Amino acid sequence: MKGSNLVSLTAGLWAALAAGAAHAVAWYFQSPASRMAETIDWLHQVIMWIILVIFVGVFGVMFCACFAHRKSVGHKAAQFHENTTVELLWTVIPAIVLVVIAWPVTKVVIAQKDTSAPDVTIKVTGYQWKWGYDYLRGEGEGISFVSTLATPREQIEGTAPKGENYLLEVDNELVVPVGKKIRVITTAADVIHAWWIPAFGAKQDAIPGFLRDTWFRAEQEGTFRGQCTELCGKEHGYMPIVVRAVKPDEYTKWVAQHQPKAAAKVAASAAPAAAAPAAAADDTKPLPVAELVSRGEKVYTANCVACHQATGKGLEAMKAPALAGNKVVTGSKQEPIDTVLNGRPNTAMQPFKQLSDAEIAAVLTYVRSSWGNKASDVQPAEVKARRK
Ligand SMILES: [Cu+2]
Repeated sequence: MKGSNLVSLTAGLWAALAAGAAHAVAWYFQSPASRMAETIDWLHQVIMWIILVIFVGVFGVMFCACFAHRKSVGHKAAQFHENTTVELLWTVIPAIVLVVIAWPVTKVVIAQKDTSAPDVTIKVTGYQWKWGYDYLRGEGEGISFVSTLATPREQIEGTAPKGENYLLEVDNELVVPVGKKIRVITTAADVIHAWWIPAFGAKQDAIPGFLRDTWFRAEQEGTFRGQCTELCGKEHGYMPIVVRAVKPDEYTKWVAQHQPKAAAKVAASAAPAAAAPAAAADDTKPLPVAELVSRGEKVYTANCVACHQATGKGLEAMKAPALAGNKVVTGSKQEPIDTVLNGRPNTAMQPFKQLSDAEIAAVLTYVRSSWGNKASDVQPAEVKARRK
């Protein structure tokens, strides 16, 4: 090959590599926001280089041998068996490589499982299809809320342009202090889900009837997004996880706003203000029907639409009955209120008592007056009266 040809080929190759590298950043892992994620990233790179060296070495020798010893140049095969030196080498070298890899990897896995001495302990419950968060211990103890997908239905159905955080945004974000060890205990209420925040290097299955745990320590402020990573049913892709890491003093303020007063019921006041602006102390004051219906539609879209559908026709696969023209729905208020508050045993209908009285009244009013249903409105005080 002529010198100039070689130069242009090399230049072309570099250009292609540089373009590839720029492209690769978008496809690489999320940038780490915890020391654990940094270590995992480092391990990944080191092991990839080891793999690359072995790959090039083994295949290089193989291709060279095939080329140099090909039949067309008249090569005669050497006949030998049981070469002790070669057999020892191809056993011992891979064994050493494996140990070299296994040593740091085992250290990381053990560190991931070390959930001792946390600053804050949060129970995470997977539901079809949302996450429940209960702050069990540490600053924020007693706070408890449900986190559901906030992406508008129109974006999912394609009638509106998709937002920046499409399917990665929620109504209530998990808020944690930066630099503190957060223990996450996972479980689930229906099927297996998995809680995963890639930037923290924290991932744990959430299994019904079991408690598992993991931990993370956010090293920087910011909003970090992850997803359920265990195929959990038809809306598996619609239950993202969003963690907001804030400065400790900001966290203290957030806790003061959201921690229930010792006397108040946990569930009633735990929903963060942004999601339920009216879920305050005067939650039971009578509301006009129009307001109940419009608010009820939002509550329905966030909580009920996955099973009962936007048309109110229900979903056979979930054994979710149609609400349109349903005699129980339009009958006396007592049974619909109890169903939403307590769920229905042995069905997919879970208790929604985490919603405020006003939210439940709103959604029931909406359901009782939509899709041809024509029943009277439900007022917050009526819901409050049925709470046990
Ligand atoms: Cu899931």
